[in-house]
Amino acid sequence: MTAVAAASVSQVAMAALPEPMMMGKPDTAPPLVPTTGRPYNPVVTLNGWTLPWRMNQNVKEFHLVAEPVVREIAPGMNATLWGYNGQSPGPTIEVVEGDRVRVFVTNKLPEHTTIHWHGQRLPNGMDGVGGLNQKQIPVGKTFVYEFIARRPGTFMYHPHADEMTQMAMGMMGFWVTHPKEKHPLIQEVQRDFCFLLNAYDVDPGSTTPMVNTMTDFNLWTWNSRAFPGIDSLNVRQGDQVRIRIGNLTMTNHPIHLHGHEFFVSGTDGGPTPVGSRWPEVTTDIAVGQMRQIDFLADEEGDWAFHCHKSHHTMNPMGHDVPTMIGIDHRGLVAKIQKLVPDYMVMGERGMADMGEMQMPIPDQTLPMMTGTGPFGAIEMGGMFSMLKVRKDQKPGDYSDPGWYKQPAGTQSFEWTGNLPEPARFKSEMASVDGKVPGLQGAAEAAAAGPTTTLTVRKPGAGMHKGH
Ligand SMILES: [Cu+2]
Repeated sequence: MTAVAAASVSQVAMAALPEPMMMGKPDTAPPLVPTTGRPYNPVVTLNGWTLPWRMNQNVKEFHLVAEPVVREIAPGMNATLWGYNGQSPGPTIEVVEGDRVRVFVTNKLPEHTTIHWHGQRLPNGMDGVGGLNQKQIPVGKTFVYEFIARRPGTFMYHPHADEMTQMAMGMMGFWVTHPKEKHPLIQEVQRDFCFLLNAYDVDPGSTTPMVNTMTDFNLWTWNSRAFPGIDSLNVRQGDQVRIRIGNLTMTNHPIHLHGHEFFVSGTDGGPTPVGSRWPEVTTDIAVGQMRQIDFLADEEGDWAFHCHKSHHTMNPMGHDVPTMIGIDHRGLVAKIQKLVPDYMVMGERGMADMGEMQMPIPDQTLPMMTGTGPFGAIEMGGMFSMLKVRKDQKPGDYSDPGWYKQPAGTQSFEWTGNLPEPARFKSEMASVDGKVPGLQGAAEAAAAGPTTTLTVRKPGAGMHKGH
């Protein structure tokens, strides 16, 4: 894997500055084990990579290039975004507590920019708010940020210049500061993953996000990838695992892990006091927040890991579709499709049909519910991935072990015995006869005749916005 990653990184010489490393692929790069400076257990960035640095007289020097990029959101869809060093998000920066860090930032965007180092303790002039702490970095210019990474923890970086546009276009990156020695609140882990929550509004058929969208996004992504484009998190059974997540979308995301319980061991404010930790299987991450979760991966299997907002595990085409459950429209769709070739409706049995649908969709968009598992369509999109726990995963091996083979007799199965009619509660039997037992006025209700039937009309197309 190291060889593959090295081959996909090209080096462009730039006099006196550290050579900016460029990444051409959206794959999850193997961890970048440090060869200079203090040792640490490196993180793995989901569908991302860590930026190499050079040591210059005890200063760790990095070079970020802000520029337009093409990011594959998932196979079949490329988005025109802005990012750093060839990708969106930009590369993860990993340093050690106490390191002096110098970051060169070259602006190759069509407008000025800055970088704010979210969560860091640093001199005010290094905080990166354009106009407030510094002059904007003009097009074509390179600025230098320099500070000591004072606090170990989970951080991110993003522009503080024309923020609405630049973040909606994908400009952001992760930053991890490892502790310089054993820290009472930072447990040692075998696997350490990180990613950012982001969202885009890209019309089917186009490639550039609509930057004025405030809430109604149609691509819910982790590190600018939507399922099935998000890699799984692959671990060895018995590993202590950490996952670091930051939210740079416009809404909160309750992130949910199956099969295990975790503690929130840290935020962008630092490690949490032990007495403040309680077990969870979902943690809500608000806008501008970061959460670091720790758990023991002790259950073998392929465990779903996703945002619990059900509309965030879907790709485009989920909007403005009327609910058709209970309506028999067989034959109707084929007739309409003669006039409007891409006409489609939600299935009359629910939406599950969409997961298996093979109908053609416009170029440059993704199926709404997709992904195939060992037992058929997974019917997910957007913010969905899997934690894969395996007994035989080698230490330090992050490669995908394939699908879990469940031991015989441990999977839910079809009941093929007798199905007796269910016995009803007595009260239910009574109401079937038009009586409402146990209530005042039951006699009058019974005298009034059979139960009234209500017709409920649900809001139709165009009423379902803002998710
Ligand atoms: Cu969400």
